[in-house]
Amino acid sequence: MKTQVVIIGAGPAGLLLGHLLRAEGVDCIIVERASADYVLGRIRAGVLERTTTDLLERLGIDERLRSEGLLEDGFCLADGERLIRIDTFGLTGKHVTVYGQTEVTRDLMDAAPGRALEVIYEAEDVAIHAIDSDAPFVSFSKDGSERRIDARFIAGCDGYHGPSRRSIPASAAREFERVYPFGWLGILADVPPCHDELIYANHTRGFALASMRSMARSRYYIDVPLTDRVEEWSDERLWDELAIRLGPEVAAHITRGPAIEKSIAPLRSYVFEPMHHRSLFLAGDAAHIVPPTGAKGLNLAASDVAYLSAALIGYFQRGENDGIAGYSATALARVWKSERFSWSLTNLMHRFPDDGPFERRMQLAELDYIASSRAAQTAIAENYVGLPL
Ligand code: RFL
Ligand code: PHB
Repeated sequence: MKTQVVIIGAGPAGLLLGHLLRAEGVDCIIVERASADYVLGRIRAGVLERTTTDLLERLGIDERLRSEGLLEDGFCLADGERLIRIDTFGLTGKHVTVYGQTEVTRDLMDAAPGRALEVIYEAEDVAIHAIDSDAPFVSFSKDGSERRIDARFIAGCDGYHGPSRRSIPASAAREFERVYPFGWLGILADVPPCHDELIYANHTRGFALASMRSMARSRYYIDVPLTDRVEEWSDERLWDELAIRLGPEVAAHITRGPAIEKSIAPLRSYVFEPMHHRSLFLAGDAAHIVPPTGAKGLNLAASDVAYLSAALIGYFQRGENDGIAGYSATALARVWKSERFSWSLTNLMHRFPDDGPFERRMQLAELDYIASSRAAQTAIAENYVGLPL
């Protein structure tokens, strides 16, 4: 088989890139290791920036997003005593939309056949070859037979554990990493949310986040030591802890219910530079990870592929090389700003094992400053709704 771009991975980055390329007549094929059901079973992001929803709108894959997505005017920070509201719409004129990653992925998957976007699921032993040449190819096996796809470029959209990044020689790359000493224990339950906006709380007992998927489905998180196992957290124990950390005012509105999903995710900040090597491009979690505080991961995947699709379309339609040459630097400039925001919000809202009373007072002083300063709130709001592309 031959195409112009082979995309590895059918997560949000890969599917969105595939649609953006097909919309402009660029040929591409997506090769995904997992089954479609497995990809849809991963419960992850819930908050979409305007930049992300604008891309879906541009593609005309936003019907369900418009009818089911919840437009959020703001969110709250809590310091154990009070709620500090960040009026994101009032401060920036932009909303974020609560709409699950699962739903975005489903919409992109469902739209693929009608737009001649081919996705090969359950591809085994996916391997990347000849990225140093102008004729790279991808090999894999499917239903027991060996397959090969030749292309001009390969787009590695295969997440943090995929093979793309590792095929770039270490001598050509640099990694930056911070691993946090806790994970997020998340619970998804079919109960109404406790508040109409998200609440990020820093309590003396630790972090908590009240989020949602719809007016009938809630998503909550607390931070836990990395040594904790999900089995140690019965639903009841988790609801009790959430009620304490979110504070009595919020707790009064929590509706408890059985978990339909419960899992612990580690927190990491990670950037791989560059995001382009010869005939291979990286996008999304394949190139960078942010801790989930601030909800930037999926949105960064979307901004990466907005830049990458424009560069590839320029190359194939107009013979331009500038977009391709500039992709890594352009994408990384935005990536680092989101890394900074996610890292600083993580530092502000979590207790670290080495923190003493001084560090606690620093956090409380910063939260108090944010509560009283429109400038501080604007800086947070601008980052939360998404920096311009
Ligand atoms: P994905 O979603 O990991 O998709 C990569 C795809 O590549 C496939 N793959 C392979 N395919 C072929 N061959 C191989 N060898 C392959 N190896 C892997 C995988 O099966 C998969 O289908 O990466 P992508 O597309 O870059 O998307 C990134 C987002 O998924 C991620 O950044 C977000 O989920 C992060 N995130 C959040 N982001 C937000 O913007 N807002 C949020 O509210 C938010 N909350 C979260 C999050 C991530 C979380 N966890 C669990 C990490 C909350 C959590 C708890
Ligand atoms: C979620 O709803 O899953 C969610 C919301 C906000 C975050 C992270 C996750 O910062």
